[in-house]
Amino acid sequence: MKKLSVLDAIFLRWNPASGRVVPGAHSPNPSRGRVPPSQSTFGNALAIFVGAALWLVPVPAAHADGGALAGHRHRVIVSTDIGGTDFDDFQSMVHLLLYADVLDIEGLISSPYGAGRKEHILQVIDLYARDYPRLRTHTDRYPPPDALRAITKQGETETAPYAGVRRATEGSDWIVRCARRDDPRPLHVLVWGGIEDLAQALHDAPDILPKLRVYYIGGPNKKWSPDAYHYLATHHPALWLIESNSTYYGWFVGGNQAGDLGAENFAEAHAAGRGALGEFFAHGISFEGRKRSALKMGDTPTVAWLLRGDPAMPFQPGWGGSYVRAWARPYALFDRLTTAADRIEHCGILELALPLGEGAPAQPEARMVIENQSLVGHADAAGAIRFRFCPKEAKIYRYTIRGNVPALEGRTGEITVVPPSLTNALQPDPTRPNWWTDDPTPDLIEGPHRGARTINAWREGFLRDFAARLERCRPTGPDGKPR
Ligand SMILES: [Ca+2]
Repeated sequence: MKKLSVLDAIFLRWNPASGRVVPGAHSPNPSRGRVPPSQSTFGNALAIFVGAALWLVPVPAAHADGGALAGHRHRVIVSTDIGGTDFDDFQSMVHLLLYADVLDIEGLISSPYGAGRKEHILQVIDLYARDYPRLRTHTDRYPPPDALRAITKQGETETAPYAGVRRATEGSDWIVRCARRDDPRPLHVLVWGGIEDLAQALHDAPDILPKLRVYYIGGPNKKWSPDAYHYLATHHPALWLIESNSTYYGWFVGGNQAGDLGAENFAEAHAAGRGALGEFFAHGISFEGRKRSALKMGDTPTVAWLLRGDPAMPFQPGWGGSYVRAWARPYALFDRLTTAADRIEHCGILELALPLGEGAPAQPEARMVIENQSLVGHADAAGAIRFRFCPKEAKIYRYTIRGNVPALEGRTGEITVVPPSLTNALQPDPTRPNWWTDDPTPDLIEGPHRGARTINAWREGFLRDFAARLERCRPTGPDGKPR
């Protein structure tokens, strides 16, 4: 078998066209094979160590194997905004529970943003309870419904303030408790919503950091949690974390969408009539007054990451996608209103520190109104009011300041959001040895979504497998055959 060089191992990635992991992929010119040392900052000791450790890794075959479906049991906590800003966490929860026999689920936490609460998780567990007898005929490793109810916790209900953390919650305490268990395995924390409870857990118990493996669906979640994210990024750079701002789109954009695998067809073809969970998936999910049956499941790549692939090696192929080492996390601070000439990277953190000026009240209050967000300003000790914003699209945003500060009232600004470049990926941040993010390589982009092809290439595989799971719930007749 071909062995990888140290440099190859540091920079390898998966090429869906060839179905192989290829070295040197961080180079803007793949034909050059690898990154010239002068163009990269990989010389930090840890990267070399990781590279050396990977030297013995053979180039894997053109399929994702390993994972929970191959018998590796992973410890899992899911933090979800189910019932909140999107309907698709209900779909993802159905999917998760149908794989509960191959995962050690230790916690289900209701997190911000929006109206989602613990009761929405319990609602899906109630459906699971109805299918549980049939699921048990397939394997006795499905956990009893009451065991799942017992590990369902209410997390934070509001987005974090400027500090990024506020108070311990049942959910954040549960993360700490699970992470401190005497179990040699890492604890995988899958963040489907606001990242507040994870930030709070690390704030309250930084000793748990080495135990955590976090897969964070960023994008819209990061948009709603800029302060909690910023706290994590600045206070815990050593955290092991996949920051998926665009790769996750591959679960529902692109790939094999033919026939029954199409987003609009899957539920009717493979979920309808498959017990309580399947029926709910096909016909029972309503959101904002509309029935939702089109397949989305944007948070499910976090679970798929554990099902097929090696979760310790996010640069290798797997159902959860492939990632590269993160570069310095994009952040831009301005002490003035910005204009369209000012730029920030997609899903970066924009911070405005606007001087209060003349005539400011003793209790200054202001909001930054930007599209569907009204971001609360934080008055600092230096006479400025601060806002953090995370843009989830690459375009020009416009905003207006509203509040009781005369110098700022009604003032407007703009900011131009640009996608990350390949140059970014040439410069992994040495202070973040275990922070991973979307691979900006052009042949992995689906539409505007960088890295999405590292997931959608597996669409047929992960959807056929999910369909077989749903089939487990189908009622049987007196003869024991499916009805
Ligand atoms: Ca979600």
